[in-house]
Amino acid sequence: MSLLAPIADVGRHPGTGGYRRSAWSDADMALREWFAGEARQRGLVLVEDGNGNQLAWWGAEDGHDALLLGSHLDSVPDGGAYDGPLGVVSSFAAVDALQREGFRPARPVVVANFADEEGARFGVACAGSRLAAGALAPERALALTDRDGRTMAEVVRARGRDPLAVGPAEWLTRVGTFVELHVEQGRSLVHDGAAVGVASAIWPHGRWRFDFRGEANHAGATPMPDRHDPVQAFAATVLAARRLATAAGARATFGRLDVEPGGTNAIPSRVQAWLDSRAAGEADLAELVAAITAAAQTAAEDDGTSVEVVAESVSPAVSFDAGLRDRLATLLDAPVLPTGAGHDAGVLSPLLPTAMLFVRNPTGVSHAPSEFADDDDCAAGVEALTAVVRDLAGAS
Ligand code: HGY
Ligand code: MN
Ligand code: MN
Repeated sequence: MSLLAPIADVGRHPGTGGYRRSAWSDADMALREWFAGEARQRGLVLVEDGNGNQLAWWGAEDGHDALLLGSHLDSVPDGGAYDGPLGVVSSFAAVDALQREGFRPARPVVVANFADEEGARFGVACAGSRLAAGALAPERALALTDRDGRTMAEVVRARGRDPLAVGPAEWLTRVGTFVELHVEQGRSLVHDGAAVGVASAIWPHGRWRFDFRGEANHAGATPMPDRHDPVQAFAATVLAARRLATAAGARATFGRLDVEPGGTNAIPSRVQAWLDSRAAGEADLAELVAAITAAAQTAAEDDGTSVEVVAESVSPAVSFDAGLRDRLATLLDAPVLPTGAGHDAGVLSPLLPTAMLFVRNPTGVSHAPSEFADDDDCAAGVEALTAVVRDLAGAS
């Protein structure tokens, strides 16, 4: 907690108490500075790749078979204090504990701050790790726009970074294992009575933009039967999404919405709405999104409006490396649990053995200001991560 204290006010909204730390914002830049300072204090060598991922190397920064730790520092709009930062500070705390005991890692140990994990600004989740892994084309990423219409290319250039450097990262080929610690975003560990758990899998999930178009007109002078109001089809789609996702045991959320032009006394011309959907299996997810899309189309046709659906980022199911998962679960005597939340560890899992440790979250709330974990559980997370590094980077 003392490691989180210096960043407790960075990007925190005074009204909501939530964190607004979108990628490359002033808050994110301050967090990057803080990360660099923490790396320096520990004698770690700081490297930033062309995608803005920060890496603090304990051991040669051109070394091989590195053990990667860390998480991300950016947040969703009004996010909590733990989603991301807990993994970063726990990694530094594990390094501290090991340096104190004179541990000499047999392989480089690297603490990462992955850029733009939440995708809150440009719409694509885990942009930093996807770019590094070659799972997101640089041209596509650089052309993504934020709510002000600024491209990622403009934004990174304004922050002194070179858009031409964006793309697959060589350092990743020198990583042998990634272990990401994260606050749990659910209450499985509460039910298990355990402070720390090990991840088994991530549900497939994705984001789709629904673009409803209608005809702007006067709110008073246009009779109801004559309207082509895109809000109507949007509303029908939201209700269908809840019904369909509930029936499928899946998830569907419209958490972001733009209504244009946004006048109280005008029928809107356009509604853009973003669907976040997740399901236990890839086929279930595809079927659910197809059904929601069909409901949107039917509703739009009924009103003489239209809808177009574009996938913005889709992540397949992840099963974490079974050998590593079992090794960590045995080492820590910890329960194994799946999650509906996405992570950089999921993005990197097709490339190298990855694992995740979860720290108990008493309410299960996440992506909200009330997200919380007890200090004792956070300390247990650090102890667990320290034991993992001792195990995976100890002399063989
Ligand atoms: O949205 C997610 O699943 C994650 O927390 N980035
Ligand atoms: Mn998150
Ligand atoms: Mn996270």
